[in-house]
Amino acid sequence: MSENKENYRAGFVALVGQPNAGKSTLLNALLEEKVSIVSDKPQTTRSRVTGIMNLDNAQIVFVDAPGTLKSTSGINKYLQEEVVDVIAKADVVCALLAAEASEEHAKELIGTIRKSKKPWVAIITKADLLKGTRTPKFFNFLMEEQIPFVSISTLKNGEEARNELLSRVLPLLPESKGPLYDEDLYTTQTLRQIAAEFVREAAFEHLREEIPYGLAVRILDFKEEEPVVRIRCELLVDKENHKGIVIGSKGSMLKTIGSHARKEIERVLGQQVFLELHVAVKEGWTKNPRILKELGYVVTKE
Ligand SMILES: Nc1nc2c(ncn2[C@@H]2O[C@H](COP(=O)(O)OP(=O)(O)OP(=O)(O)O)[C@@H](O)[C@H]2O)c(=O)[nH]1
Ligand SMILES: [Mg+2]
Repeated sequence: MSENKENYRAGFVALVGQPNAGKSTLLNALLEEKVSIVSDKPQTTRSRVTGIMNLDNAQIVFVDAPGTLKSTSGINKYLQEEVVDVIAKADVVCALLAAEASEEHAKELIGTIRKSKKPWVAIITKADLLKGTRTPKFFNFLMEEQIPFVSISTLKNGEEARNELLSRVLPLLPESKGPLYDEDLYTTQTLRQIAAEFVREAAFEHLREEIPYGLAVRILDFKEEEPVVRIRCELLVDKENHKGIVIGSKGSMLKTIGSHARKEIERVLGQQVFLELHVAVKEGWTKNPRILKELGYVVTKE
């Protein structure tokens, strides 16, 4: 790691917003790497995901957070605490407001971020959803409060989104003698965590209604062997009657989830993968503090 760089900046930049606002999609576009899983269902991200961007004169550690929620129990309480902790540890906060969000949500999110007293920027996401001259419902609020904002569409123009965001965030980063992380790293997630997340993403893609929300993934075994990496993985469901749905008729659903996830894991590892999936039932795990902790759904205090 190089020491004492001149005119160098480094820091943590939190991506915060309502569930489904496009935080994880933006993180992936910023890094041009898939680090955080994405789905069209809200509450996909459960634990913070870091993405490290190295520039000539800066290192930005983006931190993708779960969507903001209000809840006092179970996994949703954890999701909420995780967002609060991501904001607390950030040097700069990006408030992501989806173009179709309500004024009430915009006020709530910006209120929370203002309370943190951190430097922050407002980012309107999914700008492509605004047809013609329509403006978001929270537009007047931004005007009244004189809140500067940038408007992006990560899906339509990722490069522009990246440039717009960097132009606002870079000047707010603290000065630093050098990078915070080794410049070869692009995330702090382990391969095990990445593999588990890809399995969860495939499950979010192929399962419906409440099933993805009651599903967790555990890696039981991860053998980095040549030429094939062997991964044994458990899908935990929180209701007995979900087990059959996740397995599917003659194992068809599990096969679909497995082959989808395997392709993604192989792409990241650059190696062939043998992925074995099992389904287990842990009745009510989403409300059980002991199991939540076991699964890593607890805010780590450092
Ligand atoms: N139209 C449009 N859709 C987008 C854009 N960015 C993201 N999406 C879609 O919005 C959905 C949610 O994206 P995510 O990146 O998972 O959202 P998130 O904020 O991380 O959601 P949570 O993790 O649930 O809080 C996905 O279906 C994305 O494809 C965009 O610029 N335009
Ligand atoms: Mg997300």
